[in-house]
Amino acid sequence: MKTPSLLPEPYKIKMIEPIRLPSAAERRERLSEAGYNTFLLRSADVYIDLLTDSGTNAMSDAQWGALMTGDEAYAGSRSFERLEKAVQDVYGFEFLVPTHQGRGAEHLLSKSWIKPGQIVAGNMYFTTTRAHIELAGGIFRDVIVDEAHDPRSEAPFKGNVDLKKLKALLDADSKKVAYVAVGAPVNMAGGQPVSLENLRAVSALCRERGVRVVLDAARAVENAWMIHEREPQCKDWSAARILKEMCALVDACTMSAKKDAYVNIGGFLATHDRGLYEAAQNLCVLYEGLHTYGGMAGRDLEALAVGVREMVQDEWIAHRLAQVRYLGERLDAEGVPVVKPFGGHAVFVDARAFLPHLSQDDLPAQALAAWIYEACGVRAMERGVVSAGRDDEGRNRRPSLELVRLTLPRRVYTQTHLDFVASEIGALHRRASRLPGLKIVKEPKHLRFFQARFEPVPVAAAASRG
Ligand code: PLI
Repeated sequence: MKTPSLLPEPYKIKMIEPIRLPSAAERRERLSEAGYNTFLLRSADVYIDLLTDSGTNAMSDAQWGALMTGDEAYAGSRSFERLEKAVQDVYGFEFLVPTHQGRGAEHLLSKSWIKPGQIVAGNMYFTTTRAHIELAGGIFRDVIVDEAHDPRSEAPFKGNVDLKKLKALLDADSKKVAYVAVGAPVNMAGGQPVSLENLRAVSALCRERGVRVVLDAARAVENAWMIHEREPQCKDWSAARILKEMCALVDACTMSAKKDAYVNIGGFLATHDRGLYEAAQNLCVLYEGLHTYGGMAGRDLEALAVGVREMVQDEWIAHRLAQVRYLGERLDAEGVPVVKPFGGHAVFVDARAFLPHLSQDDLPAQALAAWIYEACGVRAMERGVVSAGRDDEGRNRRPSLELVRLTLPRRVYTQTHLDFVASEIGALHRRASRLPGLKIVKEPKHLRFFQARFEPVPVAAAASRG
């Protein structure tokens, strides 16, 4: 296997934040206190935090500088105008409604466009997106390609919409479909991208049937760069050009700015559709704040306006994807089962393959995330049966993927950190047969993965079930 190589960081470090590896005994104790849920660990007890890339990014000096220019006016802030112009220039949407983060935009969209009983078709669910669809009375239908559910498939665009599945839904009754929600890339499938060709086909089919298309743009720039790398006709296109082309194919986007745009908080709904704009602007004043700040401070609007322009610079996004690939290749070289091809924001470990002695009832991905923390102080996130939650009848949804996500915050960790993560998880893998599963002992109603508590199930008990 060729030695992984990493593009040097296109930045140097100006400020540091100390981190500390707690002792093995401390880690065991902290994990038990957190109910074996990595969301319930204290940040101070985490050494390398790969829980999420959401709001955990390092802002640039230009973004920190922009904070000082925030216009904190309640209404008609200059900072809003700067953000609006940046979104118009970079994404090409005419209308912008700011929100406190991505789920705020999902809320406004779902309430504006879903009538109770209507379907929203999407390429695999995302937790908050589906929750807001369901709270608005909608029904989510998955229309992703089958390869997305197979961690061993190396297809380049495992995020694509399966056009046959989508067409069947539209043929049955296109009026019942509120809109088609395309996540690009698909977080829950391992950060897998959607091709431009596929997005064009979805857009053409939906326009022909009078059905609207919404892009989940949280990491759309990462998707754009994977299109650049994997779709031959786009190999000479910049990230900026591909992103604009993607946005021209849809009616609206919801955006968690805490990802691509390097900020620690923020989001928006952006659209070409005046009707949606007006409906969402009006709901914004109920749920987020006035439509020119939407739950963000003026300084946050400023940092976001700068981030939106930075994020489409090719050297930034090329380095980001190279860093993810580097960690993936290092883990692969250690023999750790990982989802391939590597996606945009994280490396996903296949927990079923890592812990083959556990059944899905032993919550293998939740358990693996816990044992990774216990082994080396690295915090990861479960993306499996716990995240999938329960259906209307109260039964566990059983996704075929049981993944642990090692997510890279942008511009935060160095190659040495990644080497540490890979070698420690490699060592854990070599003793995986002794690792127990978990069972839920406390389960909240909504988005249970954030707050649920667990207890270990001894290996012998798990083995007799599995
Ligand atoms: O966390 P929010 O509310 O800013 O954004 C919600 C959200 C929407 N879409 C997608 C694809 C996401 O990944 C997403 C949030 N993701 C989180 C928090 C994550 O850790 O992946």
